[in-house]
Amino acid sequence: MSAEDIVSDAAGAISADRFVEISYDEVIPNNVALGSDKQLQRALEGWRPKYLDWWSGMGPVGYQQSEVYLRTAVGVDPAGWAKFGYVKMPAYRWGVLLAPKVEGRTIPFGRHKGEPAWQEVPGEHRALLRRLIVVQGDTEPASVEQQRFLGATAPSLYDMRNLFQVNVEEGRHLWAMVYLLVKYFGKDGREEAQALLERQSGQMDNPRILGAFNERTPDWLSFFMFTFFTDRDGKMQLAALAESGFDPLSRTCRFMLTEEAHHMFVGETGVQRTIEATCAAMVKAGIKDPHHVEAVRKLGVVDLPLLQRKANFHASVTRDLFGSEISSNAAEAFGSGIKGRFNEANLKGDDHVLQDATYPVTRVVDGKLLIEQAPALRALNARLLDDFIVDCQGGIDRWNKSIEKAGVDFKFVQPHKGFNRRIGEFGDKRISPTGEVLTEDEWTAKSGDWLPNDDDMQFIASLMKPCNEPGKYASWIAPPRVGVNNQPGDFEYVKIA
Ligand code: BYC
Repeated sequence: MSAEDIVSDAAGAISADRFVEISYDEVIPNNVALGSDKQLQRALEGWRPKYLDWWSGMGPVGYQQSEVYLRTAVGVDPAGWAKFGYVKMPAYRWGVLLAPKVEGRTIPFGRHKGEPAWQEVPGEHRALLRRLIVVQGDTEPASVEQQRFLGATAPSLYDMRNLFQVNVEEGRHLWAMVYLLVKYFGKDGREEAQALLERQSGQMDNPRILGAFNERTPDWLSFFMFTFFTDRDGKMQLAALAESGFDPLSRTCRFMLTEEAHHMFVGETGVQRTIEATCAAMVKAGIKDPHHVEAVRKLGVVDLPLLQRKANFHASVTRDLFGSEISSNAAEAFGSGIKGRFNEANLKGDDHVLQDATYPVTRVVDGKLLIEQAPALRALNARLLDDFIVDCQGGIDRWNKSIEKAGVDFKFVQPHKGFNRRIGEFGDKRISPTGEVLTEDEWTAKSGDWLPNDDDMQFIASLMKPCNEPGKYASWIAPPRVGVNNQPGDFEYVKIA
């Protein structure tokens, strides 16, 4: 099916009552009545060619003329209506999609709690709001840039397709933030929208804003760990912004969250399938000890201790994305009704204002880890980080179950919160994965056991060979249990041009 077919199918679908209307007849698909806001339409249509230039210059390398079996959103209701079909990536219908408006919605937290949600930017909070939207927007193209070389070493067409699906959706998430900037922030917003296409991941002079988005994603294990851990930061941050008193931001983030879920699925199942391949190969070869690294690597699979080191790296770098545990910025964002807590509106048992509340924060005092009660308002980043760690554990437990099922004696654990941090309470401290405070020398002596070392990276690089035959998978990863949209095992997810 061509991009045009998707468009006409989508146009048919939206005539049905149950779809929240998305117009696919326009240059920019949208459900924000773009056609009746000529100024906004002109601004977005002016930005679009620059975006397409960025996509061709900084997006996936190669495969731009390949037909990829992609999902395009054709509705924004909770069921996440989607249409699957072959599309060349540059013809993907990037657009502006907001979750439906909730009539009578009020601000769920902070000083303005209970007041009607804002439909326009509240003047007094303009700068803060713009900053948060820019930070969020900056991560989206950054991740596409980080992943741009991965197509060439995809372990299967299924995985290649998932990579490209993630990439086009991150592109759409950029559109979502650009819509907010251009519609609500006038000239400043248009300049910020331009700057989002100019900063570049890892570039010395004009890097992306947040640390993790300037790291390399050099191989597929990094990609899976990134989508497991870092996209989950996306989930937590978007969920906090979805609570915002600024209703257009809330609606934008609510729809983005439905797309984010797929990215985390790609990450969790990618690691899971890697584990499955490793355990199956070990069992077949009669290797009992998961630490018998040399023997395991000879089988062309990834040893579990290496996977743990990869997880340690991505977990710790991602935790930095939550900012300082104690933050006056976060207190201000909450107090002013701009950014809530995870699941704010459904949190029971507090007043959602937090003026007198406290929250336990782990700190290093006199070389020891202590838990101190901090003012809850200033500890919101610490709380979101804790929520994130709990959220990660569900996936890690599922990985451990499959190891146990295979009869292999190994368990993934999350490193201590303070391990390998650069931002916040632990930014200038050295903490082991099990939570001991270390000297610099102790850290230097041991960190190679806890983080991927040169040997690991060389071994991973040696495995990164493309496997482009439909239905075939690289040695180090098991096939998925179910195909995309229930397609059969030998489905050609990417028709390589
Ligand atoms: N690297 O009080 P602080 C996603 C800066 S991922 C570099 O500690 P605050 C996605 C901070 O900007 C989700 N700088 O923290 C995932 C501030 O600078 P300014 C992205 C950092 O402000 C995968 C200063 O340090 N969305 O969507 O409370 C694929 C002091 O800040 C870092 C968001 O993050 C760092 N790691 O919180 C694709 C939500 N951390 O302003 C996409 C929007 C802090 O003084 N952003 N700094 O110049 C926010 O809510 C907040 O900006 C942060 C920081 C949570 C990031």
